[in-house]
Amino acid sequence: MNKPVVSYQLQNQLGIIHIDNPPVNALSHPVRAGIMSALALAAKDTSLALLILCRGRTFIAGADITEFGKPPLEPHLPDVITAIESSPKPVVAALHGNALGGGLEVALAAHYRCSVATTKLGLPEVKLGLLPGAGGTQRLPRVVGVEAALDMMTSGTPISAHKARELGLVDEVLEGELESTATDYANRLIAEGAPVRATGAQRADAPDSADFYDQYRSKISRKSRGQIAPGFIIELAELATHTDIDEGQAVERERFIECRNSPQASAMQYVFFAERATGKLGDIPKDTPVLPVQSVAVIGAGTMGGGIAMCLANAGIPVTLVETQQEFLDRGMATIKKNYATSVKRGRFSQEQADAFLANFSGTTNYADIGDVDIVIEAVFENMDIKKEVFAKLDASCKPGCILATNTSYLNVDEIAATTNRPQQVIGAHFFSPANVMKLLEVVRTEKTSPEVVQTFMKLAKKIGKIPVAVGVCNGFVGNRMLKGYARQAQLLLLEGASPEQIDQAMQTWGMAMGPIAVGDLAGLDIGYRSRRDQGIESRSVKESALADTLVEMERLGQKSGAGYYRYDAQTRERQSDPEVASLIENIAAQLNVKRREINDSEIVERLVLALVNEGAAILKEGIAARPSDIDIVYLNGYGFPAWRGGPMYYADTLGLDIVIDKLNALKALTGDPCWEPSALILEISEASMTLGSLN
Ligand code: 3H9
Repeated sequence: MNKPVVSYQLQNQLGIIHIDNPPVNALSHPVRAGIMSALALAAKDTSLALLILCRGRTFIAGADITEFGKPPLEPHLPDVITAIESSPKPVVAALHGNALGGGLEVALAAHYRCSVATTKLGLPEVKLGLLPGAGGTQRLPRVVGVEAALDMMTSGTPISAHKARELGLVDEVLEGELESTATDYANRLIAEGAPVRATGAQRADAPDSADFYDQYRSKISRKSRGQIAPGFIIELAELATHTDIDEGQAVERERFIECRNSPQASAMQYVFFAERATGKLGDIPKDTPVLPVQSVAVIGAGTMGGGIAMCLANAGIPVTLVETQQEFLDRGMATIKKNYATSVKRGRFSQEQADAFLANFSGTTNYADIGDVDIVIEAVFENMDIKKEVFAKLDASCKPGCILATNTSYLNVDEIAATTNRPQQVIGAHFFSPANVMKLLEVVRTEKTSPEVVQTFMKLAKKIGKIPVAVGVCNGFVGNRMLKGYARQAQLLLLEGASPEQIDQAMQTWGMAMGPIAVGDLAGLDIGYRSRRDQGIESRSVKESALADTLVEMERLGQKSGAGYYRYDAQTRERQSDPEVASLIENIAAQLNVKRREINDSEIVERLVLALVNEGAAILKEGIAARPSDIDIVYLNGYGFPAWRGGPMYYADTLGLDIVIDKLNALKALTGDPCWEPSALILEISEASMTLGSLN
């Protein structure tokens, strides 16, 4: 017989409800039913208080996401929550691991909450296109106040147990082993005669300032542009200040169902599972050995190398920075120290944590000193000759089992691997800048990289907090290869009649974190300029880069030089339109015989997004990405694609592949550009009446 996921036992005067539903104690139907049965047993026995405890690595991490979209089964979670709060005997929730979503809502319904210090508490539903739908929007403001509750619910970011204690969300932070300390705490409450304390019985305090909600709304509409759940969350938190809990929960339920049935929620839940799928590589058996990683060296202490080294050090891995000269090493270390000091100032880390991270660093200018490390990540200048030189030195100095990784955004990793005597140990690692902040990591497998090396690197990536996506070798891998076509359309649209402002605004309104022109200015126009020259492309010889070449030659490199496509205020960095650029575009269009016309926003969005879709499909067909959802994860985490649209491949399915094909053909007819030839994969899948998602 299966072990019950919820069990109940009376220990002296304390009734203990144990939940044991691995991996994360999600509130699946048997758990909800089990809690109800336990409450019914407790109502009839001699217990004086109840304690909810979870087994395994975490408290309840939320509703069971895999149940969304299936026919709902009673008891519904809000009913379970109401039953907990209505218990005539005090209920204590003991938190460890993650108390998230429905899990925190269970805890909020309990009358007392205790927690071990490492617990994370949060309502992350917004990240799934949802809002807390089991009383969270009504109880959290009642416990921590409207503003703190809104910050938690609209960001979805969990808080620490200590912060929760400060806010009154946790009554007691436990020191020691969970079960015994939580039992002691609950027995102490019994001894003190602690009463039932139903959060829902009071109202939340209204904020002091009259325009609080307007201000909060405008802040959130900027941050979570296009999403429906955050607006509802604000409405519901306000309701908690002036309605009874039942009335508030009834409205919450309506809004929750509206979100749950929305395309946004489907997209964001797809993203949740897509993110977890990237680590599962179909051609690499699960039991492939993972090589031990005790120490890592990073070659190059510049911005990229420093950022990568910080990720490693933060994960407790000793890291040796290697530079050509002591002066560069000192400069790199000084920047790293400054970054940690800023993080401490902003409250991201404590001083003790920062000190512990810094203790993981060492530095050298001598390759002989890294002979024993398990992995080397090279992060030198993006130039094939320089990288080959470094790899030759690494191959000679590092122990035979050492994995050699190259941080590159475009270069052919097969070619780099071929210069060594250990091509099976060579792998690409495309980190995104700033490397200590951006979560995406393209892990580039060469023809020869061994399964153990891939597995080991994917595992290391997770350990250092990255979302690793395995990709194959091609120019620009997945992300930058797709970006090329996207950025090219933006340039052509400029020449054809759209302004930088119109393009950026259209894409932002559609949901991109930033428009492509502003991104160019942020990244620096000189990078593309140098790369084109490296590839032997003459300045201004290509239509789609004529404008960018001209700007660089005018020393307009983007934000860093105060001007690019836009002008930037020296103090505030605020961007302003520049009439000089507008006339420059007109001149270049005239020189290149590009006919200018009025372009509407929907054409801008269509051309940019379909360029991503078509190239993404080509990438899939070539096997550079293993599955469509991997491409989506790259675009969401590296390029500011809106999560609520699921990613370019998912979006193509929501449009319908037949419509995608019609639109591509129409663009081909309009522009005569062969780039609009529908990708073979899209044609095949559409012909078979399937979706790209069916390849996941
Ligand atoms: C909600 O609660 C709505 C309510 O307000 C109202 C309802 C009426 N359900 O992430 P991991 C799986 S919405 C089902 O790799 P970690 C996950 O897919 C929910 N499955 O581990 C994976 O499966 P596999 C609000 C879930 O240690 C395995 O567990 N809650 C759920 O890196 C391990 O997960 C959230 O949004 C779930 N809720 O991180 C929290 N959660 O091994 C979502 C996980 O087959 N969860 N799985 O790939 C998380 O954020 C992380 O999983 C957590 C652990 C931080 C808990």
